[in-house]
Amino acid sequence: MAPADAWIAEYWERGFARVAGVFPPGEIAALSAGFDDILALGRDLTETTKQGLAEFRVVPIAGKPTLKFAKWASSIHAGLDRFRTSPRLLSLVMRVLGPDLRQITNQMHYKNPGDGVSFQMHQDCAFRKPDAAYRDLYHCFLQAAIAVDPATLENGCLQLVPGSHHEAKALLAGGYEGWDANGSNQKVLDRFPSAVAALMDPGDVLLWNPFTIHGSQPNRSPFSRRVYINGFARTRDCDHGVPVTVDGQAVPLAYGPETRWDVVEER
Ligand SMILES: O=C(O)CCC(=O)C(=O)O
Repeated sequence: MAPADAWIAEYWERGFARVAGVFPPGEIAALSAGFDDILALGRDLTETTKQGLAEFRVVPIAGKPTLKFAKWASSIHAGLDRFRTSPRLLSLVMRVLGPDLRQITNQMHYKNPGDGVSFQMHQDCAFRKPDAAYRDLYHCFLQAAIAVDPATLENGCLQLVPGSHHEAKALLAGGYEGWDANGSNQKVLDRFPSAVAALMDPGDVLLWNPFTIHGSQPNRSPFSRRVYINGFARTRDCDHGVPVTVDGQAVPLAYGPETRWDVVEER
């Protein structure tokens, strides 16, 4: 197999794969500036707030309102929109899902030092509902995270359980609660090998399957751990989200009252 295809085999075998060096440092500097812009807009919010399609997901953590992530900020920020539709990103996704894609998620995860943000071990299939809107979810959807900062064990990198996607079914209770919620799923988690830490450098892209068990611990370092997460589905198998490529070409963001979105709930 050609080395360029090795990550695709790994994606199907392990349920996730990291592709190194997808975005060069200059582009990551621009993405980092976009993260700063959105953080500044959300800084004083005390509760979840919508601005058109964009949503600042602010939740109490240790009693303090905390920006857990920002959704669809690409709808209010042209620079972030360019990354969402970047050929560097979409060409990877199209290698797995084909040339016609819908976009389901667009999320900026910050994990600033000391903010306490964490994600329990979960599978994204919990959010890809109803089943009728996602036909063949195993093959038709993937989530892709662009690393803005180095992702390390100390700053709360993603951790993923190899091979946990193979059963192609929901195995865990809960969704986007914090790491402390893992207790209720311990029996299931014990059936699987240990999670693998997805260490990343800025510009790397991590792709994972909707059935892959994954999560992340709080940031215990003095450095932020930012990732730009975009989730895509094969158009013919999915009714939710917005078109993002047609015949391999990116199309502008367009949505309206008829657009159907997933609901992402968490504490
Ligand atoms: O940002 C993280 O560490 C976790 C993200 C995640 O698990 C998800 O978006 O499904």
